[in-house]
Amino acid sequence: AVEASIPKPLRETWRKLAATEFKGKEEFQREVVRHVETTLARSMYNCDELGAYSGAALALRDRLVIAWNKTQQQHTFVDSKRVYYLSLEFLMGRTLDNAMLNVGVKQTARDGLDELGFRIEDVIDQEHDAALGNGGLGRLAACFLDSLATLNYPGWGYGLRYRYGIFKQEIIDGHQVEVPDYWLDFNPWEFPRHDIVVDIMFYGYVRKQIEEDGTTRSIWEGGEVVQAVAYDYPIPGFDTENTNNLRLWSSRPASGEFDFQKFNAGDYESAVREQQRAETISAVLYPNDNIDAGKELRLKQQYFWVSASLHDIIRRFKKTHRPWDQFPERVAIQLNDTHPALAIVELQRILIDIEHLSYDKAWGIVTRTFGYTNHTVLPEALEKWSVPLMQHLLPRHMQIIYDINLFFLQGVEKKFPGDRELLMKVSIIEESQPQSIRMAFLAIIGSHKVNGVAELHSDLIRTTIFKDFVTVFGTDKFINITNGVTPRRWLHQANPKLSDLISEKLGGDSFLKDLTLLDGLLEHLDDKQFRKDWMDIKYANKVRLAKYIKETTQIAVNPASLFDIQVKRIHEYKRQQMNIFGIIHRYLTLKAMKPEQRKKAVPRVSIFGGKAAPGYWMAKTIIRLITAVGDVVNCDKDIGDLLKVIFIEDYNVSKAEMIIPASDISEHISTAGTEASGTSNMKFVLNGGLIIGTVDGANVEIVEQIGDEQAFTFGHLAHSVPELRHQHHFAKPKPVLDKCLKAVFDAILKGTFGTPELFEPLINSITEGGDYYLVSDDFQSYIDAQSLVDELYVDKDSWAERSITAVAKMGFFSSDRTIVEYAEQIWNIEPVPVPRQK
Ligand code: T68
Repeated sequence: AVEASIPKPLRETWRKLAATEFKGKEEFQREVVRHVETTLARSMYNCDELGAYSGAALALRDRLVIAWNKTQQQHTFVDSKRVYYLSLEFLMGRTLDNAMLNVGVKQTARDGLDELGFRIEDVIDQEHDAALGNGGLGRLAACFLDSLATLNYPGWGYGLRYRYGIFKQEIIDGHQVEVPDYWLDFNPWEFPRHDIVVDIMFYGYVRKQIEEDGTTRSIWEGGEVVQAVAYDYPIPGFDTENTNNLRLWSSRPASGEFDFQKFNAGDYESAVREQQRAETISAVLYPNDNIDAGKELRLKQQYFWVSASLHDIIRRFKKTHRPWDQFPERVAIQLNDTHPALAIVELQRILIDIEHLSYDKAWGIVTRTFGYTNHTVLPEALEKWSVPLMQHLLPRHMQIIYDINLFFLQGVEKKFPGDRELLMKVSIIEESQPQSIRMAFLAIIGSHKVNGVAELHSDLIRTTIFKDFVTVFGTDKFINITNGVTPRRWLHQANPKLSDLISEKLGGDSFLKDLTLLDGLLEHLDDKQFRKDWMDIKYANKVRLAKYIKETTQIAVNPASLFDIQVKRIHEYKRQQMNIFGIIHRYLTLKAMKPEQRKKAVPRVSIFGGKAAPGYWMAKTIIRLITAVGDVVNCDKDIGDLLKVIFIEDYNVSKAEMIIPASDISEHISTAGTEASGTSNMKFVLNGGLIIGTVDGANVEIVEQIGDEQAFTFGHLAHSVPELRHQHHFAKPKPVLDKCLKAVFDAILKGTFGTPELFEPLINSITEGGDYYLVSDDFQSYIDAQSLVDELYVDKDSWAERSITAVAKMGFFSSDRTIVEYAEQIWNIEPVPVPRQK
């Protein structure tokens, strides 16, 4: 390595040449033009907006790479402890705009592009979202990367480089249709590392071998090998040189690109098949949110990714020549849900089978290394793998899981002698047919900390799904770390006008790095001009959204109406069905009014967006009902602007950036106790929208922070849900359906919104199926909350006051605060600033 290094006296010259900033717009322009001409081999006669985007992205990327290299050198030099965030999903969205803002060159780029004849907004719009995630879990991982980088923590993300991200949603005749999302066509943000390749084995058998010293050793061999290739993505922090790394793995056949021997022997098909089998592993993201489908390929993905990541982490650790017991002092690994729980088993396997550590010593290292974050209490989402499948795919890992379970249960037996029931309840192996592995239990046993993602959720896991583990491990192992969102993307980037106004009032943009400074806005609450500016910005954002709705749906909505938005994955527990039933109730009420009465009603635009998992039929039915109601209401002459119902196709991160700043009200109305946290609730309030919501997830803490005047809460509380569900089945006489809800169902069944048969299953799930999500129980209270919204919206001045007050008190919900809590309570890592270039 010494020969490859530039001699010391010459390094100053090198440093000067490796600049990380553009000196001015001319330099930026020169770089854009150079890239368009040379990297892309295009010219000024052939440079459309996509060409300009590509040139700008490549120019910026050159700067990111230099800071990224420096950061990695610094981290290696300081030999600091690093955190590795293992997540099967990173819902990154677009990069260009965010990167320009984080490194502080957006104005330079705007001026530079302007002179070349391009509007920066149009250029930014050319970028395809990186949509390697389903919803909240994947987007949280992306916010965490931004905060880790901004706070100068040495933190890497590890994930899979899916060829196809979450599907693109098209609405055809009111139904969801899924279209593949091939996003890699031109991706200037990724760096293939063809030198970083890991062999990964599946299947095979385990052989025992007696060593010379008499000990027995397990050897796993004879399996099928595929290769993992690393692709790196620079993650620039805001207003810092620090640029972290996101490493995603791609699969390919171990035999290289293609088996030419087979090919030449005429066995073309089998050569292709092998190639495809290997590539299939990282081909597609599973499109389920909060559902565990238990497919073999998914387990293969998990092991492939976990094994490649651990080999990579260990390789880096070994370069420091430290003894193994220092591993947990140099490495923290966070498991984003149970998807990477096999990492616990894989590290144990590497330490005992390959590094020849004793079982106990290895296990001590493992448990000091891992932390596990739970994101759900929904039973259908808790991961379980069948024992026979695990046995077949990963025979050695299955043995180790049995060992982990045995030693754990022995410990429990020692502490609670004779408690057979407790042993059964906490066993990693569930005695089902066939037996299955409870991945959450494995994750708990193999980690030193387990956290929920909001206070209520963390309380629930301690008292319900994991209560027996609190008995075993004590309560300190189970902590809460409330989610947060990055204010860089979700305020500064998504809502530049509001961000500028806040900067002006607070005398600078420090709030973007310390969000608690927002409370300084309270001083200006009585400033009439400020309140007007504030509401003007909200209006402008609504105009922007109305324009988009017009372009994409041909429906004109009046931006002066109240915009009521629910955008998130479609799920029965999130209760989009309750929202649409409420809209039908509103429609029926308006229809029943006399024209002069109607004039007093507050005009409303109800906006939905979100994808249904392709196999989740009830969720698709909910979409169908929303579009059917829209078809009728939107062209009802009696109603006009008083009510519009819009479904925005293909909701994703870049659309969220436009939609969220345009809300007056947003809906977070899950059945109490079902939504672990929610994070869009935070984004909406941060952008001056108020929320209507249940006492669930992070809604509780949001209302605690901003004050209940600033929110509309309703519905039964989490602790009464089990009893209500019980009553639905056993109370005599049966609980009666809510009166207003019954009228809504009658209208649907009469055919008001087209073929009623389409919607019967949805209605039946409530009237006959036990109403598991308490739609009827909460309906009246929901309608009442909505009426209060109407009532208060009329007084624009007090609404402005509520909106400003809410934003001022949102400081707690920055993902920076969240990350500091992880760093201090779980990871034990410190920031490592990268010296700035002068
Ligand atoms: C979400 N979970 C929670 N899961 O639902 C949400 N599940 O309350 C919380 O705010 C967020 O996580 C962040 O903590 C998910 O998004 C999934 O997407 C998912 C994906 C695969 C399998 C299971």
